[in-house]
Amino acid sequence: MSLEVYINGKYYPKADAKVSVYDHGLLYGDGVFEGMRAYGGKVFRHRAHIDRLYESAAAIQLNIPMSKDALQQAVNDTLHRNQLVDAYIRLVVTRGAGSLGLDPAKTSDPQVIIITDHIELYPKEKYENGLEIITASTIRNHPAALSPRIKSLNYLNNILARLEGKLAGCSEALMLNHRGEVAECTGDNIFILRTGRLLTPPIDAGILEGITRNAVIELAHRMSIEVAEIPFTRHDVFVAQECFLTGSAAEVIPVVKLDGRPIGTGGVGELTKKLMIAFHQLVRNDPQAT
Ligand code: PXG
Repeated sequence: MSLEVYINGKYYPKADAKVSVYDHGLLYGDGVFEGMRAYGGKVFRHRAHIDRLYESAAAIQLNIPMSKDALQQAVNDTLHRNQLVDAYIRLVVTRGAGSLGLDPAKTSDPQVIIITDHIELYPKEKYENGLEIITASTIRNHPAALSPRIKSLNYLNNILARLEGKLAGCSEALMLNHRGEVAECTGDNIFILRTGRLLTPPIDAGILEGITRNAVIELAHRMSIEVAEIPFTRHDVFVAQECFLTGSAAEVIPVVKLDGRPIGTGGVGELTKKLMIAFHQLVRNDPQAT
């Protein structure tokens, strides 16, 4: 059976799930999205993702035409309908179709789309041996231009950085912010272990407040590891003992080289290994999964 996609309360086979070419999501990137994961039939931090989607929408004055509870239910219904237990979920809300022109007032009926599909993961080898990443010359969007806190359909900033990574043979790339500090990777947050503390850039470094990032901070606290959300630079990554990335798709993944320079021993760090195990346990036993 082909997977079905939810659009505004109806289900369509994957091949027939379409929006108008006049949709401002397509014409201008005017819309918001979430990427989440289901484990054992439950969506990890479901409500946190829904909350972030509504916040992204509020930030661009886009009214999602259904309640949070109804949307959460629709996600679960779509998963059940497609008989997916471990899945990737892409929630998209576009501004909707309208006449040409930037003005959102030219649109009507936002499109609420729920795609549930099989998960595409990094190869197992990357979790065992770690990723090698480069620093992209493309910086993260200036918060006063397009706030990185908004998970909008404008991902070109990150795509350009990702292309730089790919040209260098890397599947992720580090992005700095407008101040030259470490911000995040193109689809993942970053952590380093430096002088016994876990460091991760603060939200006002111009990053997305990752839900995996927040879960890992909680796990580290439970393991009595000090975590500081403070600005740091590439220098701190070069001299760090360990480095890893977090994201819904990647989960927790080690980084062993930045710009060709080995981090720490150049192998996967011991704390990183512990956090990877703890995260795998959490996603299958989290009281916040619904
Ligand atoms: N930073 C950016 C810029 C992101 O887009 C994260 C950090 C991690 O956030 P979460 O909440 O997932 O821990 C993201 C999330 C994909 C995909 O299909 C991308 C994300 C999430 C899920 C899937 O590439 N990005």
